[in-house]
Amino acid sequence: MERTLIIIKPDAVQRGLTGEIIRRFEARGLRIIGMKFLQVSEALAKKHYEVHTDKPFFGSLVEYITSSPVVVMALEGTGAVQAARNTIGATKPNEALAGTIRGDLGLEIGRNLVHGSDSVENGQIEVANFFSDDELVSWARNTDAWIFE
Ligand code: IDP
Ligand code: MG
Repeated sequence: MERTLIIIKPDAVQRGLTGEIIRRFEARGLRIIGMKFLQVSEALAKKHYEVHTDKPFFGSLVEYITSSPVVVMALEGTGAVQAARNTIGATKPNEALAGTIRGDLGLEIGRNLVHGSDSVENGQIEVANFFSDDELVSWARNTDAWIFE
């Protein structure tokens, strides 16, 4: 089963959109296996966004993700990484399709509400960056047979 890391970013938490965003992933059929509310440290932010270190927006990105608390979720499901990316929408909210989180709820790239892992490998790595093994719950959801064929 694929895993993906979702971060409900500071702007979404501040705007009271946490529940709305969780609802969309739950309704999609993705199974929550970990979830917590935390303040991201500068060190964790730099590790999480390591691939962007040399980008001109790196400083403002670290500032953004550490500016206020976030909610992180580890989600599991068949094709979970791509499914979550599709539900999130394009990086620039003003280019994201209506029906996606960014397309429905955001306007600007530096306030784009949510993070989702971009590959199966990064899903594993990012979940491990934010959750210890004992914070992840392996469970059988009663609806699984109606979502996973
Ligand atoms: P993603 O979140 O859709 O995977 P990435 O290209 O991985 O997009 O970029 C990570 C995050 O960095 C974006 O979600 C956005 O918050 C921020 N970001 C990306 N490009 C820019 C930019 O050109 N200006 C400001 N922020 C950016
Ligand atoms: Mg990315």
